[in-house]
Amino acid sequence: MKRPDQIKNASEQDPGSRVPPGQFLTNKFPVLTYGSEPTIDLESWRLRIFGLVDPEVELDWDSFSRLEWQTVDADFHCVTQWSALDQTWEGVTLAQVLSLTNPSPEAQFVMVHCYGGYSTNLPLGLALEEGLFAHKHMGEPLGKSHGWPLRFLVPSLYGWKSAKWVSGVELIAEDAPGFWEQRGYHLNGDPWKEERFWPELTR
Ligand SMILES: Nc1nc2c(c(=O)[nH]1)N[C@H]1C(S)=C(S)[C@@H](COP(=O)(O)O)O[C@H]1N2
Ligand SMILES: [Mo]
Repeated sequence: MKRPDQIKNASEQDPGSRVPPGQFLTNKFPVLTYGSEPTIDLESWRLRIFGLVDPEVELDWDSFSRLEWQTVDADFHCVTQWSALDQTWEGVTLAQVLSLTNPSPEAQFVMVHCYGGYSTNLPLGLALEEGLFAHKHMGEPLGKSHGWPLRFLVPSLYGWKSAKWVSGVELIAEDAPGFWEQRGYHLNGDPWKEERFWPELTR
């Protein structure tokens, strides 16, 4: 039998593990925000879909709330190495919102924009497969620090791609770096490939 100090970490123990390399599990869901939190009021809140779409879409909270809601169960992995398993989110998929308009065939990527100026980029295909505009986490409306009233969720990528206080999604033709991607974080951010930082920084 192995002593606990001979057991290196869960992912080495169990090949089918849900914990990506270099991550450790937490039962908490820590707040991770760069800079100050924006203050949002629901009266003036809007969600905009713009860029390579015709027509542009602008939803206020009432019209957003009336769309079809879904529940998503997923693990969450932050590049600062914590992972939280079995998180439950409720909201509206990006696919659902995009069905209100016509994306141009040139659109290949999205830039997610936030109140407060944060942004992050993603391939449109992945964003359509799993992107969720989430209002609830673990059955409760998001706390202010976790992005109330709405955050974007893309659980298969590192947490910095799950933008809090989302204000809009811009469809674009070519990939472009968002806030952290301009500051050393990887353009893709797949935790299973440990795409944490610019490749030239880790070589
Ligand atoms: N607008 C905004 N969204 C953001 C961030 C941020 O600083 N600002 N941090 C990101 C990072 S690095 C992570 S890990 C998750 C953390 O979400 P949480 O604070 O709800 O745990 O939010 C992401 N979304
Ligand atoms: Mo993060």
